[in-house]
Amino acid sequence: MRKIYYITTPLYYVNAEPHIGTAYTTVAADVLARYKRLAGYEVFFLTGTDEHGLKIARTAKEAGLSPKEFVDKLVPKFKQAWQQLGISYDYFIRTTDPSHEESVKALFRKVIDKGDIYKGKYSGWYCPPCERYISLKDSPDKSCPVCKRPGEFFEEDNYFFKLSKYQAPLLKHFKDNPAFVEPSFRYNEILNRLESGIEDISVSRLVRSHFTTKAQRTQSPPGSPGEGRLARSSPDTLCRDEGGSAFDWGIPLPTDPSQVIWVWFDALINYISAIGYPAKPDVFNKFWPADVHLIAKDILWFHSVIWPAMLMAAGIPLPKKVFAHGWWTMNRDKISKSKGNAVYPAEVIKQVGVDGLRYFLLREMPFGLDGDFSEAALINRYNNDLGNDLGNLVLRTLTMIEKYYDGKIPSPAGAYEPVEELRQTAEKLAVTVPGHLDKLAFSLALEDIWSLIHQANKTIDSVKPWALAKAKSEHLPAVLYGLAETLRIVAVHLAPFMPTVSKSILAQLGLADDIRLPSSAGWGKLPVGTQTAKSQPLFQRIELPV
Ligand code: ME8
Repeated sequence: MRKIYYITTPLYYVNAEPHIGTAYTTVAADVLARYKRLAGYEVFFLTGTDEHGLKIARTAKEAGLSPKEFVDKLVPKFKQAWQQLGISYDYFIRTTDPSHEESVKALFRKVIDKGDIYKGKYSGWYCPPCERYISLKDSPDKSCPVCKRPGEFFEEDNYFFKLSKYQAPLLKHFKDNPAFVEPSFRYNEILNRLESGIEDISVSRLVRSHFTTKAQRTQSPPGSPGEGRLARSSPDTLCRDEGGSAFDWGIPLPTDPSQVIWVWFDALINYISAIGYPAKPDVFNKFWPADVHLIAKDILWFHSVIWPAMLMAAGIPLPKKVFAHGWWTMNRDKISKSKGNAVYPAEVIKQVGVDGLRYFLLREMPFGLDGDFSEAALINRYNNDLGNDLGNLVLRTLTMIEKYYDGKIPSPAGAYEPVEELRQTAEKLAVTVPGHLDKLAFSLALEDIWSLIHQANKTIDSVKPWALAKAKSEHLPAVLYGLAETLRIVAVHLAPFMPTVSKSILAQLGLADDIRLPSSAGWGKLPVGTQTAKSQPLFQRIELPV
């Protein structure tokens, strides 16, 4: 039976084009998907877009379009960005897909049947741009804990989900599965919050036929319950307030069409609707539970508490892991479209290419922590790690094989200490790189690969193959074989991270791109006599702007 690997990214809001932050999670998921495919797994890599809710409805309104027209215009931009970044997703789900809507209704019905949905009055603060409730316990000033914008007050009859009922089962699940949430400091954060108690949440919104735009907002005194609310724009509209939930852009409740399902309750279900819940039990049972949901820290509560509780209520097993990485920041401020500090993948690709960007994202900051994005750091990594270290190793090795052996891989006759040392390091990588990738420690995997590249460059400097050639030394073929074999192994390990560069190194070595793990990572697989191609520079040096 083939091994299965199911990996997901968040479904990104389609209020704006994808930026470097959304690209980050998607590239990380792509690296894992590619790595697992090379290791013989049948992978299902899911990404897509979150299209309902107040945030999207408002943005569409401001663009003068219906929500559906608006999201239909933006979705191709996501697909285009992922294509440009070489994202090998297996399925792109949209929460407006009819099959997703059917799944959402089916799950909602299950939760109702379980007795976990009840009608109540919601009254409290909400952040529409983040689509999250604001608890006065965490934010006494009613601002959003994530984006710091002032919250908006709303009060209406809604349906509630008995989240509090799942406190004890969730605590048990956390205690029994210490790797359920990673990194471990995030696991502890969620566990502490869970231990301090959880409240039921509103999971629906009253349908209103109109809602007003920003321009119509009236100013209420700061701190008053009506702050941010809107005045009636005409006596016959129902647009009571922008601070309320007046809209109809969502999936109707199966039991009460006067309400739509809250955007998060809808969107989280994508992880099972995409694999056929409940219509295709064979496909669903094949891939579920997911191996890992990749997300950033801002949406960890939704994924590690609300989503598991929804699954428990519906009697569905929980995902194996939720991994929350950190934020890309700009001058310590989270990069996001709404803050006006977004960096777009296409701009960076123009400078350093697709693989340059993929490398930078996963090398520069350890997965799990925050990191500041800067052009200087990007260009330094490109010039130093890629141009000087990797690019030069390829160029020097292939130029010498061309010069001394007419471009044919020589036979490595006899053992030679510096080559043995390269072999030992290369063989260690066959263990450490998969080990790091299994822990999602991308930067450590790349550091290990670069330790081999550095060692190979040092070997050239110390052994001086040109001097060996001059002295007609018997060690020359062993050294050049060892360097070429090092390059092949580097290309094997880099394949998930930098697919184009990896392919190009293999092509320059005269090899096909037919990597299989773990066998391709073993030393000595490069056939003697292989005709190499003339070396082409892989990276062009970039001058740092002054
Ligand atoms: O939260 N640094 O969508 P979203 C790192 N629709 N990652 C970042 C980032 C940054 N500066 N900015 C965004 C949503 N991300 C919901 C998800 S899932 C069922 C619903 C990435 O468009 C990161 O993965 O706000 C984060 O979790 C996600 O984009 C948020 O995307």
